[in-house]
Amino acid sequence: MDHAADAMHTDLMTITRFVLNEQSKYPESRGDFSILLSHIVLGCKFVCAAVNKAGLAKLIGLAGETNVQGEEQKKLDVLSNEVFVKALVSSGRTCILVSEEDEEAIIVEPSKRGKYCVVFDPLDGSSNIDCGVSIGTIFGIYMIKDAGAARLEDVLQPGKNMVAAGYCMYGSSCTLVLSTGSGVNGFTLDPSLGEFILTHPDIKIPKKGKIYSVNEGNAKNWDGPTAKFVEKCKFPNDGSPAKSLRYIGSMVADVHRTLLYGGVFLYPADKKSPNGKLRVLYEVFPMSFLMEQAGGQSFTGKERLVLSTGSGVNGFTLDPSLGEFILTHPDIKALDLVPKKIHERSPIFLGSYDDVEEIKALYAAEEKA
Ligand code: AFP
Repeated sequence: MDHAADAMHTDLMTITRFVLNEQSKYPESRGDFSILLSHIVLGCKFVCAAVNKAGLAKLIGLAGETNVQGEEQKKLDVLSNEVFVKALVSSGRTCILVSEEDEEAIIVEPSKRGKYCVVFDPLDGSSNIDCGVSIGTIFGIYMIKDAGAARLEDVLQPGKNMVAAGYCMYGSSCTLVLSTGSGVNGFTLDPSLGEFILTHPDIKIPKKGKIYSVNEGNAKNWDGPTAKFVEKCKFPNDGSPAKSLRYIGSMVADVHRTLLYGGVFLYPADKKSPNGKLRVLYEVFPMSFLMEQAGGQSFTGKERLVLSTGSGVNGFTLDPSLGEFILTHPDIKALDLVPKKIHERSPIFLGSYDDVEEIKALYAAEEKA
C-alpha cells in the first residue's frame, strides 16, 4: 500500500486550515482576516450551488433591472450580489464594499464595521450563463487603520495596496484561487465534503506562453502596439512558433487558463472604448495582483498618460539641467494605477512575464516615435 499517497488523501489541507496556518505566522493577528475569508468562501459556495442549479431552478432570465454599466442584469447576478453583500456585512469585518452591481459603494453601519474594504464582481462573465460557460466571482481586499473613519477614498487606492485578492471559478469544477501577498494557491471544492481543498499549491505562471487571448472582433479599432503584438503572435518573425488563440469572453476563465498554462490575456483600449472594458477595482487589480504573485506581470498600456500628472506614483523624472520631466519608467505596472472612481475602467495586458514584456516594448517604441 502506498502510505504516502494515502496520507495525502486523508490529511486534507482545507482553505480554512491553510489560512489559519498563515495566520499563525503572525502572533499579533486576531483572526479577523480568517473570519472575513470564511464569509467570502461561504458566498462562493452559495453561488456555486446556484450556478449549478440555474437551468433547473429557472434562475436564468432577466431580473428586469440594468446594472450601473447599463448592462442587463440576470437573476443570478442579483442573487450573487445579495449573497456576497450579506455575507460580507455579517462578517463584522468590513467597512466599505464596492460591487460591480451597485452604483454606489456600501458604507457598512458603524455597529457592524471592521477594518477591511472589499471590492468585488459577484458574477463576472454573466452573459455566458445561458450557455453554461465558466463564470466567476472576483474580489480584492484592502485594509484600513481606522474603520470608524472609513471614507470612499479608502477604496480609491492603487492595487498594490491590496492585502489579498482572488477569484472563484464556477466551471467543470469550482476552483478558488487566492493570494494573500505571498504566492498564489488554488483550492477546489469537494462537493461531498463541502470544503475547498488545496489542489494547486504555489501556482507559478510559465515565463513565456504559447497562447494569446483577446476579442479579435475589436481588431479594427485597436491601437498600433496592440495590433502589432497580435500580428506577431500569429506571424512571429523570430523563428518561434505561432501562438494559439483561446478566448472565452469570461475573464475568470480566460485568466485562470492563462495563469495555469501561460500566455497573455488582453483587453486593450480601442477607438470605441478608450479605457477598455474591464473595471479597475474588481477586475484589473485583483487579476493583476494574482499575476504578479504568480511571477507574471500586468500592464495597462496607457499608464504613462494616467500618471503623467506627477501626483502619486509615476514614471517621469525631473532632469534639472533641462527643466523637463523625462520618461524614465515606461513600464509602470497596472497595480500602480490610482483609480478616481469606483467603476473606472482600464485597458489591461496580463500574463507570462516575457509576453507582457514584449507588449511593453511595443508601447515604449510608440511613445518614443
Ligand atoms: P459580462 O459579465 O457582461 O459577460 O462581461 C464579461 C467581461 O466583463 C469579462 O469577464 C470578459 O473578459 C469581458 O467582459 C468580455 O468582453 P467582450 O464580450 O467584449 O469580449
